[in-house]
Amino acid sequence: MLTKEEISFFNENSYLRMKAVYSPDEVDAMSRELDHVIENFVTPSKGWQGPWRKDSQYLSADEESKTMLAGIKELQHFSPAWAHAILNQRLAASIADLIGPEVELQQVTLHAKGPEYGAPFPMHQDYPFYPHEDDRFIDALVHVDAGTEENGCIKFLPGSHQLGPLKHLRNGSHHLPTEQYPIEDAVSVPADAGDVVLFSINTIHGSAVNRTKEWRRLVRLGYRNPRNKQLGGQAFGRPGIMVHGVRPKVEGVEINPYGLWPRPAATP
Ligand SMILES: O=C(O)CCC(=O)C(=O)O
Repeated sequence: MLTKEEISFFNENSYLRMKAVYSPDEVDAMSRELDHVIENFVTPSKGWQGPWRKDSQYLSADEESKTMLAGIKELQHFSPAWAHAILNQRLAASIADLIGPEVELQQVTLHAKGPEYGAPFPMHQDYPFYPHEDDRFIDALVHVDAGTEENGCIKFLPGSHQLGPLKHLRNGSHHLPTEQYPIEDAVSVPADAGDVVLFSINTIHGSAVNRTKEWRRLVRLGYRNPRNKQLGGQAFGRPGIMVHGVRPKVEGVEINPYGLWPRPAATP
C-alpha cells in the first residue's frame, strides 16, 4: 500500500504524512459525531501538567493558566463514524507495510486543543505511556481539522525513533527535559483535514499552543503488531480489534472476553 519511497521516508524520518485517507463526507461525519461526544461526555482540562509549562518556549506566564484541552478515549464506543474510521483499509494496509503483516488497534485518544489557548504538548515519546517489548507500534494522527503552524500542528524530531525508548521525566505527564530537547529543533508537519500522520512509538514529538479562534481536533489511533507484547501503561491487558490479518496465537498473551488482566472471577 505504501510505496518504497514512503517506507524509506518513514524509516529515515520517524514519521509519514498520508494525504486524504478519509473522504470529505467521512470527515464531515467524524467531525459531527466528535462534536456530539465532546459536548455530551467531555469536561475540558488545562492539558498536560508539569514544570515544563513554566518554560517560555511553550507558554507565557499569562497563557499558562488559560490553556484548554478536551480529551476522551475510545471514540468507537460512542460513534459509528469513528468505529468505521479505525477500520479504514488503506490506513490498516499501510501500517501493515511498516509493522505487520497483522495489525491490532491498541487505543483511540482525542486531543482537541481549545481556541486561543489550546494546550501545547512538551517533547516526548509515546513509549512511556504504553510501553511495548519492541517498536512494532505505530501511532496514526487523524486530522479532523487541518493542522497548521498557528493552531499547534504536530512537530517531530526527524530520525528520533532510531534512538529507542529514552528516559523521561515524570513530573506531571511524561516528557523529555525541555532544555535538551527544544521544540524549535522539531520539524512541523502541517496536514489537511482527512490526512493521517504516522509516527513510531519512539518518535520524539510535541506541539505548540493553538492561538487561532477555532478548535484543533486530532484523534490518535494506536496500532501494534499483536506479537509485540505490552509491558504496562494505558490499556494494558486489553485486547484490541484486529484491523489487518487474523490474530496469531502468541505465547503468553491471553485473549479473554472481559479484556481485563488478571481474569476476573467467574460471573453468574
Ligand atoms: O495533539 C497533539 O498536538 C500532540 C499529540 C501527542 O503528543 C500524542 O498524541 O502523543
